[in-house]
Amino acid sequence: MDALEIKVKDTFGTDPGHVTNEQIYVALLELVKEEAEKKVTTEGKKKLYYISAEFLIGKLLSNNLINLGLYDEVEACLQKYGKTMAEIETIEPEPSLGNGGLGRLAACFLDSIATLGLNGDGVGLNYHFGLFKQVFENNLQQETPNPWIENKNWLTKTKRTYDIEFGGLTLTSCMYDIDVVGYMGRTTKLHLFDIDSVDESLVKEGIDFDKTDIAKNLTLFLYPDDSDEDGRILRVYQQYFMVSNAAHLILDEALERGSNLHDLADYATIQINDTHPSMVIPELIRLLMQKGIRMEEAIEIVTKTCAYTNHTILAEALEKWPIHYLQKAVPQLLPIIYELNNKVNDTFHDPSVAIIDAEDRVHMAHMDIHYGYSVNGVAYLHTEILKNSELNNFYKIYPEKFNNKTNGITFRRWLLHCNHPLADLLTELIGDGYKKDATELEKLSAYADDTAVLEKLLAVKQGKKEELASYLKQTQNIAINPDSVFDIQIKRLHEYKRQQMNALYVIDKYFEIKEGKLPKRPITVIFGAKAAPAYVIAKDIIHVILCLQEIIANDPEVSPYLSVVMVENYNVTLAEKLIPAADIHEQISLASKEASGTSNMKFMLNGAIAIGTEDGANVEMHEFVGDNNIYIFGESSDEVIAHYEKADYVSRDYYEKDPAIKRAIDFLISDTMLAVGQKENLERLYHELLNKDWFMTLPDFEDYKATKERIYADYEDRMTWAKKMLINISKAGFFSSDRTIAQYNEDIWHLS
Ligand code: NTF
Repeated sequence: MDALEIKVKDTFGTDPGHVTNEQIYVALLELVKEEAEKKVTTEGKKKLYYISAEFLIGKLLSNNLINLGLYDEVEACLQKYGKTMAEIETIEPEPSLGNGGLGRLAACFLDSIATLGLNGDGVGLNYHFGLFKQVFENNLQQETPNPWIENKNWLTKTKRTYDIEFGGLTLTSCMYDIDVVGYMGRTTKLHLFDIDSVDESLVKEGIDFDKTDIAKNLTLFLYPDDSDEDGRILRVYQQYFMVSNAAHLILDEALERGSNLHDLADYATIQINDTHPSMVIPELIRLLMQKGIRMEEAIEIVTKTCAYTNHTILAEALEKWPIHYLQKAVPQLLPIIYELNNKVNDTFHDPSVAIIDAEDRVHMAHMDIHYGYSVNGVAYLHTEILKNSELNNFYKIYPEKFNNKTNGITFRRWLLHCNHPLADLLTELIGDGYKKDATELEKLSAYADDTAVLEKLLAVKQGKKEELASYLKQTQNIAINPDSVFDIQIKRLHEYKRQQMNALYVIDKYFEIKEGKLPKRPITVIFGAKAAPAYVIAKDIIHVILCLQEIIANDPEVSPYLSVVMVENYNVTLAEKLIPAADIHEQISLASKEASGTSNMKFMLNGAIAIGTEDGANVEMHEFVGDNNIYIFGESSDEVIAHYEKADYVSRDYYEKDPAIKRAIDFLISDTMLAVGQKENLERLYHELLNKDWFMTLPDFEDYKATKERIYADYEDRMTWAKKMLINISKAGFFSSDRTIAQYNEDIWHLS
């Protein structure tokens, strides 16, 4: 009997043919948990704690089975009983414990930590609804709660609890664990802290709730609306709850392993993932002092233990908490933060590197840089920008702390799990060594001119396009033509990522088709994106895309040649379907603004070709694949930074100079758009682009358009295109998160 048969027999007293899919799911859940538990080890003196507000883990079942080496056996067993893993998978809810790349990166990192057998765990929060679920109504985004915790799930409640004190309130935490199974490796833990008193019924209309009742709302949502002060203070409560629990856990475990706390840095290293966990620094100092260590020494110990990763240069995303928020939520930290600030001021006498600014705000990143031992960016260009401009004053003080760790993705989820046919083809050609050592993908380049292989590659892509088409039809009632070219942009909605530029291009194409200039092959432009609930312009951009979708679908002159689709509630599960099916992927952020990007790597690995700016990790991709295998356009990051410095960009000039731009922008408030859209939203975006356009969509538009024409034309030479696909895949090895994590370990963590 197979493992699954035994489990079903033990649990339900029968065979898999006589139970429901839900029961099979439950049996597999149990099976995976048992197998994972067998691989928990805690070797090594020093341990890594990766603290993050987000872990966008996605569904876990298939991935865990693959990593345990059980997937094929289970799939074969299910087949015997007329079932498939694909069916069983649909039962699993997707936890949305993250927002975008930052959270997905943390999840990929845990997979690699486990795979490489490193002694490291993740620490975060157990949000009951995670990020909101997106629904479209009247071409507008609405937000609704996204429950994911069911009776049977991946969480295991542990016995670990701490009393966490806030100003005037003490809450008792409980720690839940999710096993993270490495690929043929060990199991690490994702520790998610929660409180028992959270009350889900607080959420009434949409995602609104009483933001002041901390005991009931603390872990309801990831990123509760922060457009008012109560929302922002709630975020401080959440962050402190996360790091205070983490700090207690770290000290307890270090003591258990034999530390005397003076030598904490030999037992623990903490990676602060963006600034959300920054309060771990003063909290650890506070706890060490409670245990009798003098402040000076406590500061020294913590500085040797904490390392900080920066994920953005956008000023508004770098957290600065007003002192009075901290005074309310975590008054016990303030004396420590004041002291840390005084030391900085006494030493450097430079307000630009102070922790507390003239407006009484605490700069979390500044605290991390002064009181951590490592500061890293997430792609070559990003780290250079940090060193040379954004954080230059800090770089001058601590050049030795700065280092780059270009992001990576786990090839288990983003190839083995999401693209079985491609993984099989690769194995057939180069063996399966690449599953453990991604650099072996290079071997594929030997087939760059092998027509039979190129044909197979195209066939795999076509198969995945057809799968996506039927998935979207089934799940969202969206019809797309698998013989069209799939041109995909999926990522958080933000003006710097310039979904609006893609939308303006769609409008331009719409006009061309109306004028009789028809594309050689129909084009399907696919978007997937959530906008932060309080980010008005981002929601306007979604509105425009949805309006275009409706207008074009209902225009018989245009729809045979062009269609626009915005998938609803873009999440990891959808990404797993969209990425393998993509022909072209859009990485069109304003140069200098995208720290790295990680969808670019996932698409590359799945044989899609990028159109992109020289930004984030695109720069490194470009270097690897060469000019012929990526479509680069637009101003360079130096040019963009110069525009900001000189404040010389005037969007209206481009509007007046370029008739195509004028036509596209005017269309936003045309009768055609107003017939399906909301005047207020459309006019707001129109004025934004015309009078501000802070992320400089218009200067790059002409080049973008010309490059799109080139990429669509090149797509028609199918063999040359397939060769581009193959070269992209063969050069993707560098972007494995196994490589990234090995580098973190070698340069920052030093785990044995
Ligand atoms: C994101 N940062 C960046 O915008 C992406 O370019 C990058 O790939 C990911 O981090 C992962 O490093 C954020 O989400 C944040 F919060 F920092 F703005």
